[in-house]
Amino acid sequence: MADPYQVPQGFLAALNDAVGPEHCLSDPDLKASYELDWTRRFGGPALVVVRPANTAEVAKVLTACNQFRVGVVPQGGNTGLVGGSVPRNGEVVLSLSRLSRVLSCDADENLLVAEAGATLAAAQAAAAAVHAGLGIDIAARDSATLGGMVATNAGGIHVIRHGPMRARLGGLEVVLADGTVASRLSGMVKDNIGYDLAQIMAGSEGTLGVVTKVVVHLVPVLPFRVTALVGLRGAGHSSGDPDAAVRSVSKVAVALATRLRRRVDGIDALELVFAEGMALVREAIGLPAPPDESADAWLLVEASGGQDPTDMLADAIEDAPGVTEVAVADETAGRSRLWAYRERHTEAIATMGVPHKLDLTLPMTGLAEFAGSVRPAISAALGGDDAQVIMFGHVGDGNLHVNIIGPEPEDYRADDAVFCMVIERGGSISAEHGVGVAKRDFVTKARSAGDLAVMRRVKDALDPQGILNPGVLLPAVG
Ligand code: 2HG
Ligand code: ZN
Repeated sequence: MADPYQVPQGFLAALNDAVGPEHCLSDPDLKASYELDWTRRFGGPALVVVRPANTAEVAKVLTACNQFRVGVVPQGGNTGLVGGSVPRNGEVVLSLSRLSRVLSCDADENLLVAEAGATLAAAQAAAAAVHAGLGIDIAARDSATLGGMVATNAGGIHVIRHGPMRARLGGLEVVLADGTVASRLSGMVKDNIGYDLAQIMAGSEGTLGVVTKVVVHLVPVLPFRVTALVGLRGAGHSSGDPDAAVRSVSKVAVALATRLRRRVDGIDALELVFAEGMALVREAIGLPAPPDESADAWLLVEASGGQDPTDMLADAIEDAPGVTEVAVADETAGRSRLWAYRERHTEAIATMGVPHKLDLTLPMTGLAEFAGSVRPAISAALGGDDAQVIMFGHVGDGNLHVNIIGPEPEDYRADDAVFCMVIERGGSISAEHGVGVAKRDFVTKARSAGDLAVMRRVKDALDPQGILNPGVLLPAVG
């Protein structure tokens, strides 16, 4: 790799030729917003930010980077949380922001085709216009782009019904490191000729190619939808031990989530927030009291169907252990009010400082024990240094978001302790945000040697010079 600060002669001219000088940004003020990630924990200087207008220009940029051996970091909406789409050491940032069109949305074919820089919200609006949905949703919908969601295999609030981004993918177009354009855009569900281009790219975090177009399968929009916010208390409620309270209420929440999935048709979302997060979000955003203001946790459940699921949901919740109070809404404004308690956690946490965001999956049977053990483990790792821990997540699929505020950005003591706990319990250290640079050094502990060898050989085959998103996802060799 060329020295990041020694710009090879002719390189900038090649980029200028590729995208036009007005889309080749080297002014520090213009580059700044591309150089720091959403959390403010990760980032570094970019040599230059290029903003190609189409696939052909992306190919020219990559051809130049490959020829001059300069690292390149693809960037969509810059909503990533693991440092995977910001520069680290003088790379080129390749912004997909100008490839933002939804190209088609066809309810008969059940497919949406968009450029990679189209936002999720734009794609959702195009689907809604033909009375369909995408089956995927995340709180960062207004900025997150489809290409970035493919690259990270984003998850979100509807994974329990429709799967993560890779399950929604009908195909894609991608530019490889040497500028080769590969595409499979037909979107046919049955199309088995060899390796699956889209699935190789999904979750590859910009290390194998730059996604330029995305095909998404549509889902029907069902006429009835209901959301409930359920206050929960566990056996440890009045024990005075906050970790025991978290452990016992998590047990209640997991049992309720499992019961609802068994007894109610059409569950779309099962989300969990705890008392500290609820207090923070109410204070930071100014939200009114939820049902059972002094609950230990709240389960947010949403269901939709061709028949009204409200009665089925009410029957299943009514006599469930640990349930205290319930609020229900079936119209848009009321449902949004209930969702705000859950969805606004991320921005509320950002008001406290620069968070360490750990995005984890636990087996359902071990989730409650883990939840109750996480805070003491963090305190022990930090040897008494102050930290606040806010936990919430997608309990329906075992995905917890552990946010730690206190340690300096580069202090990994708490992160490492929690990752070890997750691995010991058979969970995953990367559920839906990707590995980025945040967890890269843990990949060797989380994947077998054989599995890692496959990843490295695929990487070497597709990007032999290692120019694509260097330092992300794959652990350093040696
Ligand atoms: C969510 O579920 C996102 O809202 C962000 O995955 C999680 O802020 C986080 O830790
Ligand atoms: Zn999430």
